[in-house]
Amino acid sequence: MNKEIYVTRPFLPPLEEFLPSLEKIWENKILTNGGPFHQQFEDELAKFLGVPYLSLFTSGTLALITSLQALRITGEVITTPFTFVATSHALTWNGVKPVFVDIDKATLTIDPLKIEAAITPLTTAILPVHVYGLPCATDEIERIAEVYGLKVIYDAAHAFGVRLRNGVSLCAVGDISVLSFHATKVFTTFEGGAVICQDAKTKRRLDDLKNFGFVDEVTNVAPGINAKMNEMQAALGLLQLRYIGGALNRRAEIFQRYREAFAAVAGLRLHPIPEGLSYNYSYFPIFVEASFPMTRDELYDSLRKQGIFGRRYFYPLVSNFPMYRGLPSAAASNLPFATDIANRVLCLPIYPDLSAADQDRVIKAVTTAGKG
Ligand code: T4K
Repeated sequence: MNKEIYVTRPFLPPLEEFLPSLEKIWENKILTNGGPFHQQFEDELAKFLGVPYLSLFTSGTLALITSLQALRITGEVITTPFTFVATSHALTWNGVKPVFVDIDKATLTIDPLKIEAAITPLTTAILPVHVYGLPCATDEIERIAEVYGLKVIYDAAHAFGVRLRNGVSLCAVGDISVLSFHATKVFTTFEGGAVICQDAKTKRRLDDLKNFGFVDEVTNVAPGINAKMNEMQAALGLLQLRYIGGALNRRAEIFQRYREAFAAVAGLRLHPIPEGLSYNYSYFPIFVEASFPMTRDELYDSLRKQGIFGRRYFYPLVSNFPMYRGLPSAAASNLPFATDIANRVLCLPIYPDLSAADQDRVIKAVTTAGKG
């Protein structure tokens, strides 16, 4: 049996470069609650991403949950079913009802043309997802939000480092953008996340909320939570910033190689990367069309038998999970494109340390399947 190849592996810097930070933490005995590494990482990350205000969190999910609290989101929120469950679960944890809107096949993100029809008097926000780091139709979404007085919170868990054609960070748009630094993400601090916002007041509220609602020793202003990034995570994040450029370049090379190898395989569709986008190559989704000799699930199983563990991100659709499938907006008839895409997608292994030999194995396994 060949060695197993996973959909991703975390990029980690050399251990010996991390050890001095650990020694410092052991010396300081400051482990959390906004210590020196936390403050430095927050500043450097905001500069790196080119964003105005940033607050670090223990995970992308807690960052999402707390963002919704910070903006006092209630009632209904319009979102996409083609995402990881955390997007909708964050709404549910806030007692807010998700309203699912279909995706646009051209962007794989929420279809802006279908948002207005889903707005009701209870709608308070839109929660779109830059799925695979591909930008949502941000201009159109902001326009709708402006007209209807809605907040926009982007789930930017996949969008680390992506810049739009004009050089603006994709995370700098909307009222809030939420990043994830989970082990499976382009940029990792083991677990972790960040919220990007547009003004100091919102950052302060986020900072208070992630620390139980405490403003000072005796003043508690809201029923907050504990979502503070600790010093070990922050120290790792600082070191990761030194390596992220090289890691993204490696991803770009593998992405390009796959694209060339699969371009001519009949029945496989690849998603185009928008022109001028400075992309992060976070995922490599392929879409298995009816003309391919196998179904998507047959291809998924066949690769697994060869030790290649691709993942069907995102199948099943979030709207098909038990806690959501009873909602009127969860009906498959309301979500035809998302349903189709979720049934066709397979994400292939891509990560900086994926060796040329392992890339060859993936390419051979997929192209051989394509020959029937
Ligand atoms: N919004 C969106 C759009 C998201 O995609 C996510 C997370 C969130 C919000 C929430 O952010 P966080 O709260 O997680 O920060 C994974 C992750 O657990 C999840 O973080 C991620 N999205 C989602 C897309 O994928 P699984 O169930 O696929 O993970 P798992 O454990 O099967 O890992 C996949 C492969 O990665 C493994 O086969 C091997 C490799 N791996 C994984 C881990 C955890 C490693 O090599 N090392 C590791 O430590 O959900």
